[in-house]
Amino acid sequence: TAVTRLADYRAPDWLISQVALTVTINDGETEIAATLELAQNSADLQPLVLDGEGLETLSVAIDGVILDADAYVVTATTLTVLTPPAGHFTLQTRVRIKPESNTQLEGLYKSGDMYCTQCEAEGFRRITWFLDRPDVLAIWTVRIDAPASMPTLLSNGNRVGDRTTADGRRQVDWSDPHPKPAYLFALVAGDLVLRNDRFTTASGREVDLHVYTRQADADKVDFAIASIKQAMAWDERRFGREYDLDVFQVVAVGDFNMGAMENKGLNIFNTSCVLATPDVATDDAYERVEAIIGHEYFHNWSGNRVTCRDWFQLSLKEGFTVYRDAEFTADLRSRPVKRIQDVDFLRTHQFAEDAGPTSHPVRPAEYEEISNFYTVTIYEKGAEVVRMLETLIGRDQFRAGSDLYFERFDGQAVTCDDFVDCMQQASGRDLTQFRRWYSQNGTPHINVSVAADGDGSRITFRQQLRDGQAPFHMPMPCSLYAADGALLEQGLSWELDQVEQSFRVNQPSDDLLVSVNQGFAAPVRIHYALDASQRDVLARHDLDGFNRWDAGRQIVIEAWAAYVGNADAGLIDPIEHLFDAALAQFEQDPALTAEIIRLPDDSQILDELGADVDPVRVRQAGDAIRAELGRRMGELIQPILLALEPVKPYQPGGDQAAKRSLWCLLAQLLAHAADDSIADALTRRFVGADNLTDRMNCMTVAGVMARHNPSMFQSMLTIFHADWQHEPLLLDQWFQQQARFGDFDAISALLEHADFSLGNPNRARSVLGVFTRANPEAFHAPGGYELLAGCVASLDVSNPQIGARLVIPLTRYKNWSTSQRERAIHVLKGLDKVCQSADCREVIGKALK
Ligand code: DPP
Ligand code: ZN
Repeated sequence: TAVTRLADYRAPDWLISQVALTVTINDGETEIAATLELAQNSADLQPLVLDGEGLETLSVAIDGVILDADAYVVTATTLTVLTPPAGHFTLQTRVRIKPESNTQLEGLYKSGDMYCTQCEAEGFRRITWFLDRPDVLAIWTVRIDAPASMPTLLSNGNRVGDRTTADGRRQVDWSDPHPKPAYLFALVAGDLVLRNDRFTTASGREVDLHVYTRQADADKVDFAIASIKQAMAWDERRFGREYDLDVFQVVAVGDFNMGAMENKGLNIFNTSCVLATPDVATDDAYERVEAIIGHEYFHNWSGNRVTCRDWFQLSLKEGFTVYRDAEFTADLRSRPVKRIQDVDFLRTHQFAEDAGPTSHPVRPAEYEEISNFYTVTIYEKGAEVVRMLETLIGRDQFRAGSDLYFERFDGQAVTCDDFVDCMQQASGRDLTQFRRWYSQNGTPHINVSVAADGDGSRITFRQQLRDGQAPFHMPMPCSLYAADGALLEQGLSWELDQVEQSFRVNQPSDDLLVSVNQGFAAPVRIHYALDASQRDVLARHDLDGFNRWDAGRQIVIEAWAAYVGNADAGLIDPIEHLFDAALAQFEQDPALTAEIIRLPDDSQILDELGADVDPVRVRQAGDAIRAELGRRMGELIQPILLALEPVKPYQPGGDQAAKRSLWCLLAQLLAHAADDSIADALTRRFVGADNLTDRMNCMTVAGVMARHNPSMFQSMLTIFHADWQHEPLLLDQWFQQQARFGDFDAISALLEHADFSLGNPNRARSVLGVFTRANPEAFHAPGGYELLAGCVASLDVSNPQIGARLVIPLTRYKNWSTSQRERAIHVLKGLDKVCQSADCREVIGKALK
């Protein structure tokens, strides 16, 4: 497969200043007439090479004159005008496409009765011939011409024309005054329901807020609208950024590869990331809707007004925007809980990516298929890198750097270096070495040791680096405590920039505990050998809320990892001790209590254990620990469960959500212990629930109990299906629960279910994503890998982006036990023989290297 390299970047030979599109939609085929104003951008005149894919070319004209067939060359992916006029000219093309048979969901496609687009990263070339690269920014006008059956015709910018023709067709014109690359183009056509509202910006501009859904979802957008207003106000307050068009539009689409897309003035959302009522969204889903509405909205500045020069710079907009949405959530909800959840997510998913075959830097140097780089590294690690900048230079200077960035680069396509330059200039700090975070991959491991030094101590930090890597520059804020937890010194703003460096402190080493990397300032793995009782002191006394939680986290990880090799019940004592202390105070902060007693994802234990581990044993050890905790703590847990009875009416978020989450975690401990005493309460809670969160929580507890008593889980599934099968998002949930708790046969049966379809990304993820990531007993069972591979082979043809994503769990075999590794390699080799898409070939190829 062809590799694209950052080192080969060249400015485009041609630029496009203006685009005028006419999109004529008819059942079965859509015609696109494009008029492009081209300007020479190279010193010597070069041929014009446009990108395209799957286009039927009807005509090509220059300055109004149709070209002869020998004046241009069309291949499967290019249209070359061999001798274009020097300077400026107008190119007109007409092409035909078939959105109805577009199963890749890139470009223009059909979802139900609705036509919609997804163009990032390289989907626009599936709509018409274009310079489909982010550093070609143009001013766009769009006319959509469609049958009367599709009254809702939307594109970017402001609506400037709207009429019904004599023969009854609808024609709507859109004009976007802001220059943008093709990946931000969007179009929607259908018969949709509009919900509208308004927002007045800080400078007094009136903005219409328009949210469109299919008829059945029209009652599920109140929360999204409220979130849009919150996001608009927050970006003004926190970053001084105002909205810049007359209308901000959001459309909910049921078939969507991504979560959502920030197209200028016309954000398109996966229904799962925008619809929210108590019956279709869990507490977590509400928070996700708010965060993703924020994320896409924030892209209007960090991504749209200032965009990326090339796709290697993807984290320029994604890392910064994830940082921005995390701050938004932290300001609206609980800052400590948000930080804990984000770090936990990073450790679970990004550390695993960095340890696996698709590891890449925040700014990759090369790719085969850019769609494979919409990753937790680009997004979440990228956000951590931005956060480190803020920690290093301080919040005020970070804001000054961000203001400078938006001012200096407005309307341009720029690089990660440009962003850091602004932070450097605003702060006066030398950030040269810091930039290694963009080019060096892998999770840095930092060894921390404390040694006696005279009557004081020396604290030494050593960066373990991958071959050929130079040391990173990172913040390393620390505090010092005595062995009994008494605070000695707070707020040491240390930084690391060498392979090894040490700091002298006056406290004797045998009476010193260091709270390291406070707030998880640097996205690294710390190795600091403390025993469980020392960690327990920090878990009680650390004044840094994150590190207090993390001290408990390390106790659990170390105990669980040890238990995998030696199922000694004594190893569970420190966890019980930690949980006891947390539960004693659950009423003060139920959300934090829930975070303490939520066990880490198995992948963090696998990461801790290193090579040659059977993931099934890790899961079984975790379940044995949960069961033992449930047995030992049953008498403590029972009255707490009673105190956590549901409160009506349901409110998403806040104290209520924290209590629901805590209830679910505690009830699961009892379920693992096969404690049937909760069965009646569970049934009552499920039947009486006025919200999805409680329904799903009850099903989760019943799913755990299904091990020894499957009937309750089965009957809940039956009831849930009968009540909610008309809601696609709830059918997804129904599939997810079975994918999580079913055995291999049950999961095979799900794939045959009438409502299962690989063609809908949410449905495919609900079964395959959950089964491969959350159900190791079924995934590693005989036939498990093959089951996934069969689906991937099919997706390789129909929707390779989703195929490449779903195959990833199978590529993480490096540290599995020998027989699992051998089976995985065998299955991957088989897939490698059949897969044709660049997407799947890149991921599988890397896994087999
Ligand atoms: N839609 C994706 C996001 O917002 C890609 N830009 O992150
Ligand atoms: Zn984004």
